[in-house]
Amino acid sequence: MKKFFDVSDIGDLNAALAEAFQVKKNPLAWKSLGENRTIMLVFFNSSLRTRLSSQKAALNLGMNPIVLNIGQDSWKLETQMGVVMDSDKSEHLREAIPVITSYCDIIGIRSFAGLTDREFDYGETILNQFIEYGSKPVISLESATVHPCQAFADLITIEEYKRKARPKVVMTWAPHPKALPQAVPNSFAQWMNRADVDFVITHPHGYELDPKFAGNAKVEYDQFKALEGADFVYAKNWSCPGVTNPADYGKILSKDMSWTVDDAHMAVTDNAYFLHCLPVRRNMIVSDSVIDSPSSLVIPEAANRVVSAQVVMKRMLEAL
Ligand code: SN0
Repeated sequence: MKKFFDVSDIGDLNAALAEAFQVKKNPLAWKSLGENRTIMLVFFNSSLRTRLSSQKAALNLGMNPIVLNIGQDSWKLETQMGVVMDSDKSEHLREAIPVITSYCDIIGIRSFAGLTDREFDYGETILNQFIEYGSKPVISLESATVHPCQAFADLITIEEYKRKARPKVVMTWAPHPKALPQAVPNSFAQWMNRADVDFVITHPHGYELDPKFAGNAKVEYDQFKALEGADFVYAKNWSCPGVTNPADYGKILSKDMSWTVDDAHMAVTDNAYFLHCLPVRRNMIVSDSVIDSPSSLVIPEAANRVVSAQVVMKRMLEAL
């Protein structure tokens, strides 16, 4: 595996899940695979789970992780090509990438969407520069449009807790005070479209996801109708993807608090489990009563981030 970005990069999902459960059962079984190998984890943005679970996964495989926080530990990096570098950005990615990749065997990148230039974000301009100018396998640790390590961990969690062969999984938009990227919902949709689940997306009008990720997923604008009979409720905020109106890209179109997942929402489901990638804004995205209930899987879901990261790194190490 040379890159982990799209769901197609992982190949057959059942094989990936089987491998995930092997890794989960015996995380130290491949401790010598990563011996004398280095993974560089580069963060342009904040992180808690991704930062810690990636390091833990690397350590389980015997690798040496090095974490770099851009702009704090390093120079501020220029990411646009062809500009006169007279701003506060001291170094260009064009040099930084080959330098960083010369020091490691695998590289992981966190770089959120800027949410101002749709073309720049949806072209995955920064991640693609790491693929083009670096010579090492690249993992997206949430890039402009995808968060595949999260979606894989979500799939593992659904597989572990499902009570039906083909559960109904509903991804619902929920309100948030800030404009957030679409990477998490994009990847979740892309992965659920490939998984053996009945997948429904619900959001206010204008929040339609890019068809590249939404595919043929069912969209139901009536949130309560969408949630009827659900086995899993996956809540997430995202800003406007700019599909119906490109001028609205990255904007907040609604802060409608009636979309907050609370007991009334959960009551129409089939005793559904609640999922969220975290960090979560309590009583904006989800009520305290739901996230603190036994139906909430947010902690086991976060624990599975080590498992998904470890499967990806293991496959990359095996292909080196
Ligand atoms: C990020 C997002 O893509 O939605 C990361 C999620 C894994 N979330 C945030 O930036 C939340 C920030 C906040 O202030 O709530």
